Amino acid sequence: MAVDLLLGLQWGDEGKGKIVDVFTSKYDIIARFQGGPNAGHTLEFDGQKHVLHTIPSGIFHKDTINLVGNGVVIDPVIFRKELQNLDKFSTSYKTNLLISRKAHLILPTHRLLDAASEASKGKAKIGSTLKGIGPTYMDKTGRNGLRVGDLELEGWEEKYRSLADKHESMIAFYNVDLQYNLAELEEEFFAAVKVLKELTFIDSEEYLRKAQKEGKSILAEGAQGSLLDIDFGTYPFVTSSNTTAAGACTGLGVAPNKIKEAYGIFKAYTTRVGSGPFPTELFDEDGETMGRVGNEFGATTGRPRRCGWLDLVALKYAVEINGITQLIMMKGDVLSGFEELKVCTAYNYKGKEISHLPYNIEAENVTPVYTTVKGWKEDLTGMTSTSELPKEFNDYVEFLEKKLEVPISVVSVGPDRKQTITR
Ligand code: 2SA
Ligand code: MG
Repeated sequence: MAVDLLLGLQWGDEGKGKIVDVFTSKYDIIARFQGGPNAGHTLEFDGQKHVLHTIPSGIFHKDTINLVGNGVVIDPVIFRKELQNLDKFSTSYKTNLLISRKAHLILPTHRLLDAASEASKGKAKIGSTLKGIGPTYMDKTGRNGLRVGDLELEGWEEKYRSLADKHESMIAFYNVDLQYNLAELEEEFFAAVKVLKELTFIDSEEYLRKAQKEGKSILAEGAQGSLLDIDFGTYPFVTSSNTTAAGACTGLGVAPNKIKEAYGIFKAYTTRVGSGPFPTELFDEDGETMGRVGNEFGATTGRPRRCGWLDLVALKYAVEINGITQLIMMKGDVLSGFEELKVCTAYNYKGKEISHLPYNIEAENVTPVYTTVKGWKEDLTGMTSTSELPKEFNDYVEFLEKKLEVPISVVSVGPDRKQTITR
């Protein structure tokens, strides 16, 4: 059986959590392949909101296996809190949550290094979530990391100590004012590791291969968005993993020829949290309205997200890099009430009109070229079929489909599972 992918096509927060949750009933296994507790995947059902960070978004479905793949980085402390939050609900994480032995661990000193690195950059900071993501992936590629599987072996504590000691000298090197009590952080870390060890660690690539042979269906769940990809995003203002389709192959051990559908998810407008270029960013009332109506705050850090019009140049780039086969448009309901909508269809780059994402998209080089389309007034949140949706909304969707050359098969008109329309 093939593997399907679900990826964010912008700068994250497209609504991946909600859609994975909606799609879960179609799949036997939901597998996260990259990122870590920097992610904030929000799900809403039965009038309740749930935010997941490391745990895959299929966890609220009892019969679904949820796998944390080798490409993910895990902070035992945050993981433990996520598990505690799940205790209130009838989930079966003791049996249906599996963790790859090859996933790397985020140490308390990785978090401190993240903070020290950001503080040392001043205004040029990345705007990281301060979860230790960058330093952990640095240790992974630097071949120094501590992995989940190490926790099953003798002597992992010594490995931990020497890595943490090295980190402390690196923190000192940054020479920034950082107050911390490592002993306290470590106490919390070791207690959380104990809890983590109660879960099931597996050789996940082997598990997935076997599952495919048995005809099980698998959905690979991405975190963050394509424009935050370490290779193809707006570097250096990116995260430290491959958020694009290729990341699912390395982050799960799935062969490229086993991938079938690549679902690409995007918001009807654009948001970004953290620093870095954002050509269609709005600093006016329209941007303020999107943020307010869309409740645009970081699901992990609570930071207000920057808002702007839909950027089709960037979106098309993401569609192509990922080989997207079907699109899912989120938060169309947030745009209700705008007289007109703008869509960026090209960039004015150093005096020339271009339709691709240039190497350097700093604000001073790039001015968006907009196409204006008609807005709609109707509240979409109670609508359940395409025929109910206003003509202007359907026109907007068709306009985007034409430009992106990929069908938009699902539109979401609110945060709840039920507010999802298949076209
Ligand atoms: P990091 O922490 O090293 O990965 O940060 C590097 C950049 O990646 C951005 N980033 C994100 N952008 C959007 N959403 C993310 N998850 C949370 C959410 C973020 C939050 O769902 O809202 O709560 O603030 C996420 N994770 C990382 C980050 O802003 C940096 O620009
Ligand atoms: Mg999010």
